[in-house]
Order: sequence, then structure tokens, then C-alpha cells
Amino acid sequence: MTTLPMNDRTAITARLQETDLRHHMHPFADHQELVAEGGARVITRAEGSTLWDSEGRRLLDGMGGLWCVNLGYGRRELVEAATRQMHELPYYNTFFKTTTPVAAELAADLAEIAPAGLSRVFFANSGSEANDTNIRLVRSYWSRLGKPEKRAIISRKYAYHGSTIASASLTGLAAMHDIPGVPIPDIHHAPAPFWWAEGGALSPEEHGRACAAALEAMILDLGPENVGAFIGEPVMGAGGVLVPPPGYWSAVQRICRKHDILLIVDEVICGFGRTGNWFGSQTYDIAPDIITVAKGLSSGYLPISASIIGDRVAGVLMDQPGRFPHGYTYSGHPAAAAVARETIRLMKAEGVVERVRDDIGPYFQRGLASLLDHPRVGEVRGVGLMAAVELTRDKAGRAPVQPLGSLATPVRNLCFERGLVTRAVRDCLLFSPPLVITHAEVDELVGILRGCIDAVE
Ligand code: PXG
Repeated sequence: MTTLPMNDRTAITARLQETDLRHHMHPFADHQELVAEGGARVITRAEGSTLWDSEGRRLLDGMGGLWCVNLGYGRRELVEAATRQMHELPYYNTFFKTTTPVAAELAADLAEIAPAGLSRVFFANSGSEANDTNIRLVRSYWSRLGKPEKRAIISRKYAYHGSTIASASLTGLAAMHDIPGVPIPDIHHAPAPFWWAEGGALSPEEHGRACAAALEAMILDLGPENVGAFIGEPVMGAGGVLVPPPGYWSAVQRICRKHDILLIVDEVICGFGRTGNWFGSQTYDIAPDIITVAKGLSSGYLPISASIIGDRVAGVLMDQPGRFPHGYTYSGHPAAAAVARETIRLMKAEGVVERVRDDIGPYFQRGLASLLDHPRVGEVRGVGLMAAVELTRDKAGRAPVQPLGSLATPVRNLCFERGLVTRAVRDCLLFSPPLVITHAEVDELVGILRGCIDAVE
């Protein structure tokens, strides 16, 4: 890296920020806030779990990009896999009875690691697109079976399933529905097991059972003959790392089976080792009909996602005559598929999943749990390398922080200043570091976080 004198760097940063403010509309941003703060932070390079900004400041990436850079930054193997593929065949589609070697091989790789009974793969480019695909898969399935009225899909409050019109409709965060026309019809949101905020006097297990019972009540209210699928993340990510209590997923699965409702498991965050198994479905003993994967599938290096489809749905949509009228120009894009294949190869060769399960995952959870002695830390929840630290002014009563965000937002801002990237959601801080984070980096993360919680109160 060229090292610029500080004043040159500052001038370059200022110019970039100005250009960015003038022309770049950011996702989920209040642009007047960005203007008031002088522009966005400019990230310029990264290595392992470390980012550097345009001022040369180092940041520990506690979020793995956006829950996705599982193998860390600077992996030459992934870059070279993309480069090789770009030289050989940068693009060809998989429509009209063609395929490419790399798309076919990646589908087979995914079938091999996916939970039992899921062996067919439909490619897309983002988690949102894959979840849109899932809605069309489910509705096509029921329609082919002569039950087109099984259109309703039940998601949950706090769910994040994407930002297109259909996937934002599945998303259960009120702010995502703040645009007219969302949610689209026939999408419903059941309660989610968020014991800290909503469990009241129940135990977490009782609260989980109550949520499952509410799901069944919703199904009966809609009429099981009108409900096609339930969709859920094994552990809800962007909604605040909501870890399901024991018994919750088995109850949900029993209810889906009883009412003949397909189960879509959104593994966009939980997939590819995050929870200490290849898939969250394995961690929580879930048998899905369809799973959604994205993010960690390519370690975030190129955009790619997929719906991995189980025998039941494939038996109707693939093993019988008839066309599924759906697809994207870049479904199975060769360069992205090559990076995904190399990601899977590296994860196997380096025992990344086993390391999360047996070593760094438990170490990370213990490290964060050590914060529980702090008067402002109410709950630490997580599994593998995903976690939430719930801040509170009422540890025993679990009353919501007033005003909402007044604890976590300043802590998040101070963490940034002190060299740690985290996400604030309501009053919790979320973490999803690269799966290759070291023990020393976990110690650093926990140390910075404790210091920032201390400083803010
Ligand atoms: N499903 C889940 C479980 C996700 O977390 C998506 C689907 C959509 O994926 P795409 O690739 O379309 O973004 C996601 C994405 C946040 C945040 O604020 C989380 C996501 C995306 C953007 C921001 O934590 N998750």
C-alpha cells in the first residue's frame, strides 16, 4: 500500500465523500444525516478480519462485511478462481437448454453438503432474489397439485428476508413496510421467539411454545387450505440474533406437517458454518423443503444465491412435465459460481465449520458472555459466530430502553471510533465476524466493546 502523508489522505477522503454525497444513493440511508456528518466513512482495503479506511485507520470487522465475508478478506484462492473463470468463460446463461461446467458442478457441491433430501439447486444473485424465487416455487408447486388457493405464506415478526417487493413483504420489520404496497397480499407475520422483549413472565421455552401455538392459531384462522408455506431463519439475524429456545423448531415443524404446509428455511446468514454446522437446519434439527443460501456461499466475494430444493417440491416441479417460468440473466453466473465452488473447497480443506463448532465459536460466545457482569448488559445470546449483546437499564425487569436505541447507538458509534465495526439494532449490538477470526481478535473485540459500554454510561 502506498502510504500517503495525512493531509493528502484527508484531502482524498474529503473529495471521495463529496463525490459520494453528490451522486450515490445509499441503501437504508437518511441522506440528510450523511450530509450533516460530512459523508460516509470510506473503506479502502481489507485483510483477514481487518478493514482500513481512507484515513489509514484500522477497524476490526465484527460484522464480516454484512454477515457474509466468512473466509475473511484477501483470500487469493477466491480471487484466482474468479480470474481463471473470467478468462475461460466470463458469462453464459443457463436458460434454453444450456448449462456451464461450473454451474453444474456447484449445484452438485451444494447437493452434497445440503441437509438430507435437498439435491436440486436454482441459482439467483442475492438473498432477496432467492426468496422471491421461493415464493414462486411454492405457489407453482401447489398450483400444479391443483391447489392454487394455497397461496398464503407465513413469515414472522423480526424476520429479514430481503428488500425486493416480495422479499420485503416476507420481512417482518415495520420499517421495511414503510413504503406503500408492501407487504403484498397473502403474506402474514406470526410472532417470533424473542424472549428478552416479549417473553414476559414465561420461561424462554414456554415463550417458544406460545409462539408456535400462535402460528398454529394463525394457520387455522387463515384456513390450512389457503396456506402454502412457512418461512423462517434458523436464528433470526438482522432482527437481532434471536436464538430459538429448545422445542420451538420441533413444534413449528410438527404444525407445518400437520397442516400440510411447506417449510422454507432461510439460511442466508446461518448457512456456511455460521452456527457451527454447514447449515442452521442441522444445528436446530430442521428438515426443510427449500433452503435459501447467499452471503457466505461465495464468502461475499461475488454476488450469488440459491434455492436448494427438496425432493417433495422437485418431484412436482422437475420430475414431471411442465415449465417453471422463472429465472435471472445471471442465474448461475460462471465467475460467481467459481468463487462459490472455491469457497466450499477451502471451507472443507481448512475445517472451517469444525473450528466454529469446537473452538472459535465457543470461545467467542464465552468472551461475550463475560460481559454479563456489567450492569448495562442484560442478555448475551448467540450460537457459533453470531451473537447479540442486549443492553438495558433494567436488567431484572427487561423493560425496553427509553428512548429506543439510546444505549446501543452511542456504543456502536464509539466502537467505530475505537476500531470495531458492529451493528446496533434497537438496543442490542450484533456480531457476525469472519469465521477465520483469531482468538486474539475475539479478545480485542470483547475488550473494545466493554470499554465502550463503560464509557457511554
Ligand atoms: N435473508 C436473510 C436471512 C438475510 O439476512 C437476505 C435474505 C437478503 O439478502 P440480499 O442478498 O438480497 O441482501 C438477508 C440479507 C442488516 C442487513 O442490516 C442484513 C441483510 C442485508 C442488509 C442489511 O443486518 N441480510
